Amino acid sequence: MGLPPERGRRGNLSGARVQSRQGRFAIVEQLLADGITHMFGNPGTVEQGFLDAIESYPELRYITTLQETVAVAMADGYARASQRPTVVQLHSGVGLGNGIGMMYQAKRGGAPLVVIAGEAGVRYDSMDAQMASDLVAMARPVTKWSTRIVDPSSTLRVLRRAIKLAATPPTGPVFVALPMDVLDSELSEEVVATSIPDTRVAPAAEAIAAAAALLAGGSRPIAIVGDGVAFSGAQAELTRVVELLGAAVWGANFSEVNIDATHPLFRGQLGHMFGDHSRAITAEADAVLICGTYVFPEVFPALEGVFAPGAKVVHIDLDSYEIAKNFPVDLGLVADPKLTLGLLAAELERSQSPEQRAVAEARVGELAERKRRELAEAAARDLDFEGASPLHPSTFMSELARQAPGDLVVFDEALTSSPELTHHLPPSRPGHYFATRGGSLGVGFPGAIGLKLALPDKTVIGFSGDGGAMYTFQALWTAAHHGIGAKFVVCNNRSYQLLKLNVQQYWRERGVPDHSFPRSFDLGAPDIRFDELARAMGVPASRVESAEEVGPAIAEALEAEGPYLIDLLLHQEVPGHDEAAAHHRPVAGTRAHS
Ligand SMILES: Cc1ncc(C[n+]2csc(CCOP(=O)(O)OP(=O)(O)O)c2C)c(N)n1
Ligand SMILES: [Mg+2]
Repeated sequence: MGLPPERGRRGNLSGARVQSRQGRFAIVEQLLADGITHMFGNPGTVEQGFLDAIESYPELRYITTLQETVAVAMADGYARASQRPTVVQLHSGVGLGNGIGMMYQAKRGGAPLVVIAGEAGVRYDSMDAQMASDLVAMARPVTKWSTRIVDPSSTLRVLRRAIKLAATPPTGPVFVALPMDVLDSELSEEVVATSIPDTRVAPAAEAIAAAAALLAGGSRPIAIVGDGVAFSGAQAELTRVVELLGAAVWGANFSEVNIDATHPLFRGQLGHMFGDHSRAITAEADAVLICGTYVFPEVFPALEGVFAPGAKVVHIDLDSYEIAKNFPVDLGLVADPKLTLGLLAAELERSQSPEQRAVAEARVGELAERKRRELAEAAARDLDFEGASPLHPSTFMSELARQAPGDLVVFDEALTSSPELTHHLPPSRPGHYFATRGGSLGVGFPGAIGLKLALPDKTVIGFSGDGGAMYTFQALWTAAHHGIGAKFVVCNNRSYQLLKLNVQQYWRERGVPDHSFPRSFDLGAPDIRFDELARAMGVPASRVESAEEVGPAIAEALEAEGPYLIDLLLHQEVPGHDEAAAHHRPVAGTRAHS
């Protein structure tokens, strides 16, 4: 009793009557029928029957993680690279609680995660015993849909709905609680592949014509774009549209290759912290194309004056919630970016006047010249750091660019070292660059492991700060345990450097003079030996402190068959801050004169 009719096989997809088997087996068969081959998790007693059932299905690979944050982050990386619904198994309320922060970032980023957690059983609902908690309520704020299976006869129906919702744009995490008694019950539901609706939808021709007219009429156009472009595979169409408009391109919630970073029109990210920084850019424009993102994802977004009075705003996205969420638009199009931008480009080619075309081309030329100048300045700055001790990130990144194979895929949580990383290894090829998103630290290393599982033939390097690395460092054990050959670089500046930069901005805004940073931003004492930590978990590692050590360490990492870690010791300087002269602390409550 309880064993599936055909162990290790898929369920009956023919529509014939299905022999009954326990839900814990049927669930695995459903996942396999949907082409789901990996489950990221951390086990517990209330999932034991289900995890035991998995052993009957070698096609489903269970990736053991040692902390739930790691499981979710790894699944997030896997889902981003594969663009497939990805299953995470957490243990009851305690495990779900550990996973919540990372589920938040998965929701912000739109990762199609199907998160499941076991619980003791419906029959124990009134007992309020150990580990009992309202899992559905816990998961609700960080998911698109949160539910619990309460009757065996709808086990697969509910699971399929969860998979469908996770994978349908706007994609995102869903949660299903699996009571043990329901999973132990016999059911005869048929396994059939989940129906995922097609969202390759294009606007009507009139709407495209209206969008083209609004945008082509501007003399200072910009495009604000995000990961919805990459999700739709719309990079080429976006590039054509912005070239036709001569529009500068800015990223918002932009953590993948939405446009080749070396393209002359790509100006960089709007930033994720201070809205005032973005407003200086957005308020200059008189025509704004927003595509595949939301405005604005900063922590402190500007509340008003974001677009110039009279500026025309067109927003294209598959998520109607995000269109005109905070500011009115002239035209919102709930549509697929690739189809819509393709049609928009064709319409612009047809309808732009020769003068409009000439002015747009001149703008492309000006912006190209500006970018050339800025890149030359950055290269000159890098030269100053050559051979510097302690090391500057550019010394490492430039050497990596020399040695990196063409198939390199990067997970970038390098934070304050990210500008050097993307300067030397510009994210150009779709599917070869993924950055942290959603604000939760600790996704860099597990995210890289998820990427490597989805892209086993590519070279994958995850970058993290020393702070970020410590949230999820036990992910390295999983890499060693399962033989997942991702490489890791800790950009180790022995501090929460980004927090130092942010507090500097806070001081400036409030006219507070420079003074020593809060001690809570320092990680230096004791020195964290990431190389030793890695070795302790079975991952070979080296510590790099001088310029001579950089080249050999990179070569060793790239040659290693399995995972490898580089503990890269970096300088701690914060531009505009003089630690030696900065002992003075302002008295609480006083406002300094600026
Ligand atoms: C889970 C989580 N906790 C805390 C923070 C706040 N936080 C933002 S940046 C930062 C410092 C990151 O330091 P590190 O990873 O060493 O990178 P660095 O800034 O030094 O380049 C912290 C703690 C966060 N974003 N996420
Ligand atoms: Mg740091």
